[in-house]
Amino acid sequence: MRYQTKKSFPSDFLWGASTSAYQVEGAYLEDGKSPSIIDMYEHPKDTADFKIASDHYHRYKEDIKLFAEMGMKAYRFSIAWTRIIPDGTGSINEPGVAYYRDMIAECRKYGIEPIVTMYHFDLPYCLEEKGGWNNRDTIDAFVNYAETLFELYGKEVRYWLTINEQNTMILHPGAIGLPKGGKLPTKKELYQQNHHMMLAQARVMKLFHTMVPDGKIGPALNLTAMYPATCKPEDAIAAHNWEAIRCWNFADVPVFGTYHPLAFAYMQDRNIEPEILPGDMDILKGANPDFIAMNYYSTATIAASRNDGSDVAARAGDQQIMLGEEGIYRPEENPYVEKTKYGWVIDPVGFRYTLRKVYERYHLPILVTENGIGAPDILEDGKIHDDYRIDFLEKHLEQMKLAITDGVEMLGYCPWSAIDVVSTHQGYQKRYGFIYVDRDEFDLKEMKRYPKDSYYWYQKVIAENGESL
Ligand code: BGP
Repeated sequence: MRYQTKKSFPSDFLWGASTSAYQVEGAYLEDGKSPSIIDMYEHPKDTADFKIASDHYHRYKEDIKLFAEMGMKAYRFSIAWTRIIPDGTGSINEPGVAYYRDMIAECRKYGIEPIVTMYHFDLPYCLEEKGGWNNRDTIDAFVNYAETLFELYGKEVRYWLTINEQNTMILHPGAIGLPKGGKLPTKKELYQQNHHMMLAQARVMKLFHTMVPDGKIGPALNLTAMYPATCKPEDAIAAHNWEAIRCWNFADVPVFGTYHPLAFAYMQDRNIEPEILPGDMDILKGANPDFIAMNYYSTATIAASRNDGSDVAARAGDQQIMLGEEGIYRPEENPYVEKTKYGWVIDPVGFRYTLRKVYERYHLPILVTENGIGAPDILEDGKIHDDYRIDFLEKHLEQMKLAITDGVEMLGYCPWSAIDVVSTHQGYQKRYGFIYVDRDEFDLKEMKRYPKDSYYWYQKVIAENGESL
């Protein structure tokens, strides 16, 4: 739809940027922190690990000052469970508590709204050893951790995200690394884990609304609209299959308290549906998220399954993410979109399309918690000319403005990432930040910070509240 007038961004729009604890903090065993699954899983050997990362743990004041100078109105970061309750369930680790208390205060000092992710891929390893999310006790552990966070920070933090990309963890478990021995859970186990996460999340949201009545909480999912490869009806059915299984099944449960009917039929047919105990469905009802947080990178194009053993393929540049499923869907190339150096589809119009679909389905405001382009940025004479990032973000923001004009209620935009962080598979070869961290995969150098060209561009966008987009 073409409009004569585009709507403006709301005056209190949360212009921000994101990071996650294990990718930015470093200090992976410092001040009482215990290892998380991310610290213990196997990752590619030729890229940086997460032990030191961007050393945000020691340099957060310098970093937040730079964020403030860029004009950021919100900073989305995650709290590491392993810093707050190192043994997963027991006593509270004061230095970890103090770290986040100080970081939140530092944000507030500059008028930056902290947006906290409670769990970003980093389950305490000690809980994993007891069965992790296969074990129903992990539900209580997560609720206890959440209650601790709300008590500690509920007065200072208004925006909370429960679990980052639950759908990625369940559908592409290899994406966050391989457990020792390389054995991934079966689909049946994964959907059981998913059910336990859903129960934990619902309990946490209900608890939140009683403990932090003025705050807002939502799930943070990786959402993306699907295109049928052609107008062949079977392609449309396949695209619908995958959209339901990949996206809506994960957002329907927190919002409606029920699994998506098509996705549930799929699980039952393949005998991978979770065991649902009496009372579970009551727990799932009435969680009432206040918004949907959404990570958006690209769209997918889908054709009917051939069901001849050829439907499954690795995502471009990423052997750990497999796409396609026999009898369900197969991934197809989209000739109308470009791709990043790492084979990820670049689709700003697909962003608008996804926002429209999400809003139409859930009628909840949307907070974009990730969006961005990974690239091997080059530092030259203290400058980083990342015009490709400016181009990427600008086009996505233009489409978001159109989505707002379409009637989609938007809370904010927090692209990935505020500062360079370790990419889960490509270390520091693949960067996303507005601020460059001068380190290599293995040579840490001084880790000096350099604002990139995109930093100054975003500064301007924020200052004018996106008016000239
Ligand atoms: C999302 C994760 C982020 C981040 C991002 C980029 O799925 O929530 O933590 O890693 O993807 O991914 P990558 O670093 O693999 O390019």
